[in-house]
Amino acid sequence: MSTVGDEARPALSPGAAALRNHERDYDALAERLARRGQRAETVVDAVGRFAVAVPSWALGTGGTRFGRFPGPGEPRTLAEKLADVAVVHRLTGAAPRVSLHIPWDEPDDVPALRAHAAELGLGFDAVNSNTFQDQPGQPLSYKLGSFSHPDAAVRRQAVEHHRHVIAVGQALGADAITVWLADGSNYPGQMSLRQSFERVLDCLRDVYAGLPAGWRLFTEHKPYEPAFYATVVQDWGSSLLLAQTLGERAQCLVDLGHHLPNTNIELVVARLLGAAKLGGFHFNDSKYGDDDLTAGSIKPYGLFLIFHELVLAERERLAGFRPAYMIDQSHNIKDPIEDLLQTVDQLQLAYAKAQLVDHAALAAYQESGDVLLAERTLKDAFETDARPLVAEARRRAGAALDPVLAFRASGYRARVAAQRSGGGYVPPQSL
Ligand code: RM4
Ligand code: MN
Ligand code: MN
Repeated sequence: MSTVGDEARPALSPGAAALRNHERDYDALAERLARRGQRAETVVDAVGRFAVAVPSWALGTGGTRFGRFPGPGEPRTLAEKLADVAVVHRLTGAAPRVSLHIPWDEPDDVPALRAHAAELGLGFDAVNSNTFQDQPGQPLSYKLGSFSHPDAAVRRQAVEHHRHVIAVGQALGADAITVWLADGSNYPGQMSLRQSFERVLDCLRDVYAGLPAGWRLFTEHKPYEPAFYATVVQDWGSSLLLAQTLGERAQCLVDLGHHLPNTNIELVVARLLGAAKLGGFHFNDSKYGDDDLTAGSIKPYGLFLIFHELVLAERERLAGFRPAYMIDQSHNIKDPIEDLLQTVDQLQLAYAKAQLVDHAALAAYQESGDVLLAERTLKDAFETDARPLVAEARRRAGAALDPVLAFRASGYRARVAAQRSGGGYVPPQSL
């Protein structure tokens, strides 16, 4: 099988002029950082180690309940999705793993899929379950919930589904499962607020008890949608309660779109870090709710402040800090591959800027109560144009200086559009 990642290779060699400009920008920035007592090399190395998983459902055009506007060359099969992820990885050097969503991307032949992914240089990250929709042929309905359903038989079915997802993940070499439940109610009185939580906890206990060695379980909260009155796992407090009750291998997952407006997400992150319960992230951005827009597109400073907490945790080697990073976006009007490339770039950039914070100075200003200079220390890092550092990390990884432009120059989309024409792939609706 041709490695589609290779097809993007010619575009990876930037023109001599682009390379020269990059080198000049990098040298100028390195010199400027040196005057601040910082080493560009250290940041470049750190960015080189940054990686984020791509979910299998992200390669097709997303949509809302009002419609979907698919673009050319969407992948029709899991193999084609992996080929697209390989391109994202090839161009960014930072997307080496795929997160499967089951049953949207239930593999027919698990060992073959694992081998094929390995050929493309890809592995598998946390697997995602789905009890928020009924599937064809499924005996019992999730209309009134899954883990919190009043009928024990429905709850058993949902637990069985999670066992299956874990088994698939294990065979693929993954080592975590993310549980996002749509369980909740639309009207007061529809469900018992306390009992529904107890039921979710009981089912999670069953799933947790069957976790393979070395595996972690992530609970992902969300304030509303599809439930509009009360969601069972609606906030980080509920998620933390679940993770703390389940045990050490249960941690919380923070999806950036799953907070009510104006929530201080970096504070939520700090709290979870303090409790050794921050398991992972779903990156995206939003203006109103769970909008699933490109990370960093609306609130880049917020994203930077979140990464600042993560970098602090890394430096302090906080107990239990091994976050699983995934992109969770809906590519409704951008080419999905281009949107993913832009996203990875934005994450690398936020991470690089967070590396530029002068931690010693910040701590000193905090201690002496110098509010203005403490804030300015963060702003200094955020306002530094760190793009040459990120480009340099990619160049050293054999990836592209500018992934989106390299992708366009590669002609990949037109080529797969020709190969994949006539495909009947219908990706999931709104994420
Ligand atoms: C949810 C949540 C989950 C994702 C689904 C599709 O809002 O973000 O992580 O798997 O959407
Ligand atoms: Mn999510
Ligand atoms: Mn979501």
